[in-house]
Order: sequence, then C-alpha cells, then structure tokens
Amino acid sequence: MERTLVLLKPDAVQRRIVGRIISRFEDKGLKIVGMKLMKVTQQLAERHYEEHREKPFFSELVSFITSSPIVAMVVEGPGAIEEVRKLMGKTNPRDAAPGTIRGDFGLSITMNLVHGSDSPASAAQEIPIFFSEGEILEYSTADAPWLGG
Ligand code: 3AN
Repeated sequence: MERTLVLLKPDAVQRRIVGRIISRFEDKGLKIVGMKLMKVTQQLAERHYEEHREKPFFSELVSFITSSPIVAMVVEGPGAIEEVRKLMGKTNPRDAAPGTIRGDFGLSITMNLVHGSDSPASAAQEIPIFFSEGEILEYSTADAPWLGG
C-alpha cells in the first residue's frame, strides 16, 4: 500500500491545530502508520529541503522548520501521495481552495502548515530521513473492508 511523508510544520503545532489537521487525513480514510512530535535539526532540515538549496527562500525554509517542534507522520492508503496533496491544497495558501488544509487555515507561503511528499520517488527518499523502519507499524483497521481501495 502506498505511503507518504506528512509533516505538520511549526505553525500547526504553535497554533494548536494539529488535531484538526490530522482529522482531515483520518476522515478521508487514510491510515497513520508512523507519528512523532520532534524537533528538526539544522542538518535534518537541510537534507529534507536539499532540492531547494539554490532557491532564494531556502534559508527562510530551514529557519522556519527548525524554529519549533513539528509532528512527523507516515500516512498510508490507496493513492496516499496524491490524496494527501489534494487535502493539503496548493503550496501558497492564498491560492489553495477552501476545503483544503492550506485553504482553510493559512495565508503565508512559508508558514503553510503541512508538507506532503510530491511523488513516489520523494516519498521513498523522505520517509527514511524522518523514520526508522521500526517506527513504522503494520496493522489493520476494523473499517478497512468499508473503505475499499
Ligand atoms: P509543496 O510543499 O507544496 O510541495 P514545494 O515543494 O514547491 O511545495 O516547496 C517546499 C516549501 O517551500 C513549501 N512548502 C513552502 O513552504 C516553501 N516555498 C515554496 N515556494 C516558495 C516561495 N516562492 N517563497 C517562499 N517559500 C516557498
């Protein structure tokens, strides 16, 4: 089953909307198979945002993600990568549709609440940056037969 890395960024924790954001993923029928509250180190941040190193907003991104704890999650389900991206909405919350996480809760392109892997290749690269294999659990949920997939 497909898995994706989801980060609830420092603004989500500071604004105490972690529970409401996680509910969006749960409501959709996606399954949390890994989750932790953690502080992102400079080294971890630079690894995670490696592809943006040359962008003008790189240092802003790194200082934001290291500024306060985040909640890191591995989310699993049919088409999990694309489904999470749809639930998050466009990168800039001002362009994100109402009903999406960014569209409903944000205004800032830097403090845009959530990260979700953007492709199977990104998910495969990003998940091990944040989680060891033992931190990802395999289990079934009672409602699985009613969710299809
Ligand atoms: P997404 O998070 O939607 O996949 P990416 O991968 O293009 O978006 O960008 C990674 C992060 O970089 C975004 N979550 C956002 O916080 C930040 N970012 C992207 N574009 C800009 C920009 N033009 N100015 C400032 N920050 C940006």
